Amino acid sequence: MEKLETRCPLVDLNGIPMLKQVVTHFHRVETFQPFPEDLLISTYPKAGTTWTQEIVDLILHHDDFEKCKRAPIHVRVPFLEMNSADPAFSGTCLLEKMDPPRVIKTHLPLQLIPQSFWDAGCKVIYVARNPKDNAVSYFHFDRMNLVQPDPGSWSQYLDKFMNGEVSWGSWYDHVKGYWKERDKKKILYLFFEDMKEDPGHEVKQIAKFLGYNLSQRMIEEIVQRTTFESMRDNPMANYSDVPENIFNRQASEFMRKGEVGDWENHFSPEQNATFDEHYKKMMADLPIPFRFVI
Ligand code: PPS
Repeated sequence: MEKLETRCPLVDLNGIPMLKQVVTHFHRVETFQPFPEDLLISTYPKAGTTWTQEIVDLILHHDDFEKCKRAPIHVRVPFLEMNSADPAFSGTCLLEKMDPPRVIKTHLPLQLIPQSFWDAGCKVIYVARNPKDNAVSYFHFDRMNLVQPDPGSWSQYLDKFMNGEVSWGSWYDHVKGYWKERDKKKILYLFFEDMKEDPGHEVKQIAKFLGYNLSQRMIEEIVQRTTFESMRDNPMANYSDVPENIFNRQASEFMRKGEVGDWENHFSPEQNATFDEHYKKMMADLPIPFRFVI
C-alpha cells in the first residue's frame, strides 16, 4: 500500500494548488466514465458537503432509511479526485464498483470537472458557504486532518485563504465558477446558510431537483436525521472511522460546530475590516448573495 503522505505538499494542477496525491492520480478522474444518472455533489471544502451527501442518500432511500447505515458516508458517496495506489482508498475505484445512479463527492472547481460529466448530462448540487465561516472551518480542519498542509496560525491561514493558496485553490474562483454556469448546466446552487435557516425548504428543493415529490412527514424525518447533532452522533456520517493518524481529534473535530457566524469568534476587528475590503473587490464583478449571519 502506498505510504500515506502526511502534511502533503500542494502542487499545481492547471493553475489550482492541489494535494500532490490528487495530482499524481488525476488521470483516473480524466478517464472516469460517468453515467447520465450520476449525481455530483460539488463544494469548496468545508461548505456543507457531508450534510448534503447525507440528505441526498436519505432522499434516494426514503423507502428504507436503514439502508443509509450500510457504510460510512465516504464509501456511500465516494470522493472523485481522492485517489491513491490502494483501490480501497480511491474514489474512482469505489465508484467503478457501484451501479448507477451513483452519488459522487467532488471539490473540483468547475473548470476541472471532466467534460464527460457535462456530455452525459449529469446533475450537480453545488453548496456554497460564506467565506468567513468557510475559512474558519477549513482552518480547524487543516489543524486536524494530517493529510492537509499545516495551516500555521489563524492569521497566517487567513492570508493564505484570501490569496487562494490552499488545497483546491481560491474560494472566490470556486463559488463564481459554478454560479456563472448554473443556468446553462443542470446545477442546483445552494447555500449553507439557507440550509441552516430553513432545512425543510432546502431538503424539499433537493428532492424536487432529484425528481422526488416527498410528503411533508418524510421531509421532516430527513431534516431530523440530518441535524448537526444527529449527524455528529451517527457513526456512518461523522467520519469516526478515520484513524487518529489521519484525523488528529485532539486538534479539532470533523463535526465541529455546524453554525453560521462562528467567524465572529475568530476574526479580529482588523482582520474583519481587511477581509471586507478584499471581499468587496473580489466579488465586484459577480455579487453572489452570501449571508454572514442569519
Ligand atoms: S469536507 O471535508 O469538505 O467534506 O467538509 P464539509 O462536510 O463540506 O464541511 C464540514 C462542515 O460542515 C459542518 N456540518 C454541519 N453543519 C450543520 N448541520 C449538519 N448536519 C452538518 N454536518 C456537517 C461541520 O460541522 C463543518 O463545519 P464547522 O463550522 O467546522 O463545524
